[in-house]
Amino acid sequence: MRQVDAVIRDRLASRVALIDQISRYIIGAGGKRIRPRLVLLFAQALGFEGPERYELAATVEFIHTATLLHDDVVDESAMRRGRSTANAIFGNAASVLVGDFLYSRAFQMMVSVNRMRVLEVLADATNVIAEGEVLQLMNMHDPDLAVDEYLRVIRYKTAKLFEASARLGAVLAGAAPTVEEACADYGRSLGTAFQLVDDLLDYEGNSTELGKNVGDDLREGKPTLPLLIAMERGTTNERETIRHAIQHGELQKLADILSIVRRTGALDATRAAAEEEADKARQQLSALPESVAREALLELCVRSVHRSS
Ligand code: GRG
Repeated sequence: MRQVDAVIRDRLASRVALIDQISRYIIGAGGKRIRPRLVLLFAQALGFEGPERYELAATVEFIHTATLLHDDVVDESAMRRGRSTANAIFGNAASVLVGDFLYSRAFQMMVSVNRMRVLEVLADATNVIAEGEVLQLMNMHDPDLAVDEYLRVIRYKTAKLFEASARLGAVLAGAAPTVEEACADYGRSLGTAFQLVDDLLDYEGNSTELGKNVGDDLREGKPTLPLLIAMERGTTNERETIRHAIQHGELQKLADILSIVRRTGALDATRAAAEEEADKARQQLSALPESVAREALLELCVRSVHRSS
């Protein structure tokens, strides 16, 4: 990961001062670096040791960071990674444009490894991520959203980049198609578990630990799984309170809604759904030979579900 950070620092360079300032601001705030870890761990588990793994690990982190910059503008978020968002400090236009810089720099980097399959994987992934974000936009303020539609959004907007990151490790190693698919399936399930926990933490978490504001999803009228389950299990009055909050994107009833999601067991049920996905991810690891990297991938399944940020 030190090598990846060195590549990230190097590739952030731009002749334009504002790009340097904003991209270093958001990347310098840290982040868990899960997606680059997936590239490295799958490459390592399958015996690939070339420097391309660092380039692609940095590439997926750049794509991830570009989506965060854009997402915070779309969601009008004020806090990310424990700091004010780039849009709150530098404005929406600068955030979107620096997101474009990181996204296009990621394309320069992926071309540099000179493998058509890598381009195919990342072009498909970024296209699906954008579809996911648009689908989510269409679902805003809709309390009647079906759980399957909600799951489709999280597979597109979040799990797809996890899937691509895991798959890239296998592609670099020239893995057999069945092994590549197992790696991709691991990434997809881990990413789904990860987003389920993200949605849970928006109701259960603590803003300081989380590094972003609790209740942001409700403010935006996002019908996430904790709310969908609480509406299914709640009384008529409770259902009406949640429906109204989703439709109007209001935070006044946040305390009531927190107690409804707790009382109905919606938070536990969301965590159980995440555990189930993490289990699916774990099962895919039998396609890999035993190794320290495989152990680390197992550990990631546990940590992605049991986390507070
Ligand atoms: C530029 C390709 C491109 C698309 C734009 C805005 C958008 C379309 C997509 C946004 C998708 C998005 C932000 C999904 C949420 C992903 C998610 C779970 C983010 C949090 O990930 P962490 O916790 O973040 O890994 P850190 O801060 O640890 O890096």
